[in-house]
Amino acid sequence: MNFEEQLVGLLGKSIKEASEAELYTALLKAVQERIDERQITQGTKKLYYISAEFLTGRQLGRNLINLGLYEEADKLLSAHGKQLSKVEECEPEPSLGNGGLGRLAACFLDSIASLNLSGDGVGLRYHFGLFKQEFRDRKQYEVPDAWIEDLGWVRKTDVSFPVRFGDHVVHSRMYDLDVIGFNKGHTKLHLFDLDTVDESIVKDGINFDKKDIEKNLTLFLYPDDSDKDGQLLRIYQQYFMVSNAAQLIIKEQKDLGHDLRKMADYVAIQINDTHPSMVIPELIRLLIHEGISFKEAAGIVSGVCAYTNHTILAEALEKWPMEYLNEVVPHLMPIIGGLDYAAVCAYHDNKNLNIIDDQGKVHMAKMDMHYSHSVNGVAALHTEILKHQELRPFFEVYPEKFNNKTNGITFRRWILHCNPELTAFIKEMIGDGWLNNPAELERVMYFHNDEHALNTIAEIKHQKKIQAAQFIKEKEGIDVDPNSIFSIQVKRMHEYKRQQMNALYIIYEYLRIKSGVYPAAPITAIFGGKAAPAYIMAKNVIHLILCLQELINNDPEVSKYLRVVMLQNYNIAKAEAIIPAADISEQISLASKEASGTGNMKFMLNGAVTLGTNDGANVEIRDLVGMENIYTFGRSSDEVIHLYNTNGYSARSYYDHSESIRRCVDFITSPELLAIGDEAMLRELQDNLMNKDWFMTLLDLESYCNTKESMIYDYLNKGKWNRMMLVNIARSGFFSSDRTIQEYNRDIWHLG
Ligand code: 26V
Repeated sequence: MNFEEQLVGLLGKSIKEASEAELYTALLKAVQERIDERQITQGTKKLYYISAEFLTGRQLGRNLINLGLYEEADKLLSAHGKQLSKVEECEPEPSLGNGGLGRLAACFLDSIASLNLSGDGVGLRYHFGLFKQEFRDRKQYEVPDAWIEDLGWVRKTDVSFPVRFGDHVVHSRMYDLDVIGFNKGHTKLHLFDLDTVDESIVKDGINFDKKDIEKNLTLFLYPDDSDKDGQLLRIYQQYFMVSNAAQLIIKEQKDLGHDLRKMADYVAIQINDTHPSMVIPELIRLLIHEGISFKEAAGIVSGVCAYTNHTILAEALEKWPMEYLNEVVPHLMPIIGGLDYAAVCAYHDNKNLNIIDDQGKVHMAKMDMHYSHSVNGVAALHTEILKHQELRPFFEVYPEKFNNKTNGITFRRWILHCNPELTAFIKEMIGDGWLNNPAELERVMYFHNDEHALNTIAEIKHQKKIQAAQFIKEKEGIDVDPNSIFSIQVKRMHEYKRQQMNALYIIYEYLRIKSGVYPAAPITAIFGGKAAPAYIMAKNVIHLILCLQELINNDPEVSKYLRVVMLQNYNIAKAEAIIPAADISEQISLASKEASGTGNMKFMLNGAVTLGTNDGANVEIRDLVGMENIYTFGRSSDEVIHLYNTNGYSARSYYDHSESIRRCVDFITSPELLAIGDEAMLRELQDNLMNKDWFMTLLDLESYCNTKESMIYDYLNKGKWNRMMLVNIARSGFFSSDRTIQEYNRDIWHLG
């Protein structure tokens, strides 16, 4: 049956008569019928990618592209006066992730399927995801983000496992999301849940009774852990996730008739950050139940498990008090104790290596490093910092385990879907080999002196800016000028990412405009990102940005040259709408703190020029495009690490010694801003910047402002700028997640 017949059959009416919602449902069903026809990828060895987050984004467009049906569906709908992109907007987006870590997991699943590798994801089906961000009174509020629909992409199965918590047992329910590869491949994302979870217990924003585990277990990703009950709930969630994963793996291995003692020949597990670390003791426990000795089981599990570190920030390196683990998973404690004992016996002279510290806390990352065969960082610089700074004691005893896997992004979503115009032009230039072999993008370099190619790329960028401006008008009600420079910083709100530095730049520019000095070209500063509900300083930064948005956009003198937009509830769909429109990609983290970044890669692929510190994967972008096609500034990671080690940074002295810094910081509590904003929040932010500034904003502020100034000036040189765009696109092939996954497979998984 052809696609049109299938669709009309499912609709029960003509395409012309159908509403967008009806078309969405019919397309979903049609695609699911096609998915069900595609065989699951089989291999001798299977990967299980366990992650607390999977930020999958909408599925309709992705699946149509990967099934090779997107253009057909698009044409079919247009022929009847409908727009596929509007139909796609009917799909709710699951917020099953927080940021880069979760989006990376989703890109990896797309690449695993597309490379026809056998590998499933395992995670949790959070009913309300992270939370939905709303702005009121220029402040962030959190509300539940209900995304689950009766008829959706995530389908209920009858698979269930018993999971023991202390002295009672719950029974899980597995849901599956099909992951269809590009042209070939079909794997699954398994999301576990409990039938007893009760959404109605959520009251007053995102608050709920944290003790009622059977009703609350999978309500939210990262529930508030500021008290003991919240921390216990996180442990309940993590154990529930890994116990289901471990039981699924053992069941599948038994069904295949494999010898569990040879598990490393048939199974690879990737532990995505420390949230799934308890899979190590849980698998050992289950193998002991199968009659295998503790020692042998520990050896088997080490051969199977590999650990990825995604951050050096202490706050994210999880340590759980033993008494909490005793309460939730007492049956795991003898195993964890045994693992610690074995590690202590082997390395008794180095307390740094102990899994359980003197305060009785269990260090999840340390357990991972002792009992995995691979430990990887996510960009070259990050891996070097892990080896020589953060995880040095472990690198000294296990040098062979450490390896780098620079992150990547799936080109299917981050260019084919979000930028069909640029995709079509690249095909016109170099054919379509790069879709399966991203290294071929390099061929775009042949056109670096071709006037027509350079002008066309510039014209496409302008089109994407017009589209983004319409999107911003529709979603946020703000007018922006597509002829201005779009500088975009979209990512989680965190002090180390330094959105506050960008806000100080906006103040710097505002004050200059007010004094009659105008920027070489008008600028639109676009932000988007959520702050963790308990992260006061991040919320203060959002408040400052929203106050600046109000002040500047309503000032006719200033808004000719400068505008500010903070997107509400930044998510994958907003990323897809906004990233192709960027001129300047803001990647301004304090050097050493951003493990990799993946937004930086998405911007580059879409022809934005990076304004960044020498941090994370920015360093690799710089090496690929060359210094003449990127704008870097600020202190190096070595200098920053030295400043931390020697306590050598004083924000106050930067404030005292530079008049221009002082003026910007002082403006946070100027009469103009106090008339708009909340005085306590603005003062707290200002005080923090002057007296603490843990992530050294003032250290790099002047070099940031100067570099950005020269970038804006260069933007006027169209020949130069267009060539920079082209070089960035041409050199971004390395950042395909297909390349990353091939490296994981070659060095760690060996899926064959
Ligand atoms: C850890 C924790 C621990 C406490 C509870 C809340 C919470 C939430 C998230 C995390 C993990 C943070 C690690 C993370 O997201 N890292 C990001 O990983 C990206 C993919 O590798 C990378 O590009 C980013 O640079 C890195 O910040």
